[in-house]
Amino acid sequence: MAEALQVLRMAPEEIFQQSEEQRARTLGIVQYGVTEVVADLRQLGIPVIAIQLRPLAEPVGICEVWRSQLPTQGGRMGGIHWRSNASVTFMAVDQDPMELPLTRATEASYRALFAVMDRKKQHLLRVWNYIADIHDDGEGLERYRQFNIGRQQAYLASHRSPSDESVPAASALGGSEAKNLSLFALSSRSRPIGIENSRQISAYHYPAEYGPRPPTFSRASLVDLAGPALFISGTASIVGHQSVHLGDCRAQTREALGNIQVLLDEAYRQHGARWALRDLQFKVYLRHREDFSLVCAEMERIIGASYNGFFLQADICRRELLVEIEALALPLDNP
Ligand code: 3EB
Repeated sequence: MAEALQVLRMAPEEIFQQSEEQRARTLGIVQYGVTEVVADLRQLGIPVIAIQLRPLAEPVGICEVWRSQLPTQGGRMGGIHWRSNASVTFMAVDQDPMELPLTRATEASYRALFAVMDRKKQHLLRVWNYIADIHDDGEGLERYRQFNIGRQQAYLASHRSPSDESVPAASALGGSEAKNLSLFALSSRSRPIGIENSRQISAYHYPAEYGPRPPTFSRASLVDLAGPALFISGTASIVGHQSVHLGDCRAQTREALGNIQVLLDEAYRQHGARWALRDLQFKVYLRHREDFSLVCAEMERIIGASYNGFFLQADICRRELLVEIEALALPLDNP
């Protein structure tokens, strides 16, 4: 079966060593730990985006390559560089909305994504949001909270519901990013189904103590990509709507993996799509790089040796959270 999507990690040099044919099937590239994507990558005509968060086990500049076994085609529209195959579209926001206040930059970026998707009659599946100085106040409101206002406004302005199972999976992290907001996303031809975690209040129903507008994301998004695929949002040590295990990174790791396990159980119970933790590709965000070996060890203890994990240093959108874990489950060969 031709896979609609694969995610590989490689150094930029390895990308240039790939065959023409492999490059032609690349949907998008994310380069980590750099302010600007290396110039040669820009010349490939593939959407590329730099995320400044520092990789903890890989060299600075490591790339995440979103590849397909299907033919691709791409273009630019309204500040979005996109590339599609028959099932999905990778979209990277090209312009830096630095000059705009974060609320407006966020709304503009989401509306630009919606415009591309609407043209293609696709559905928003997964969004990665990286916000500079996420905890800073601007005009009396924390920037993460400003971001949430802008995101919800984009949904309302385009007559989309911001508070039901149609919203995408997401991650929202901060750092000393050079850009105000860096954003990339996937949309899909088939309609994704949001999956919620029975141990947590849906983020789109969070009470006002977390900000004037709640975050717009599902805990996970299940989609048909020639077989079921599950995009698990950034998952933290939250029960109900409260952060738990304050100051204890090991316990937060365990709780976050427990929450991911609940999502896997739900995907199986509701839709018969079955994965184990060891089948997932994890991306792990740590507030403090000193916690790296502790979190690695705890994940290995729970998941088993040789799990697939990529670690980055980032600010997590609640100050008390020390770790956040996102994951991707692709169709298995023998369901
Ligand atoms: C949480 O569960 C932790 O605002 O898009 C995780 C994933 C978090 C996505 C977002 C926020 C977002 O509330 C924070």
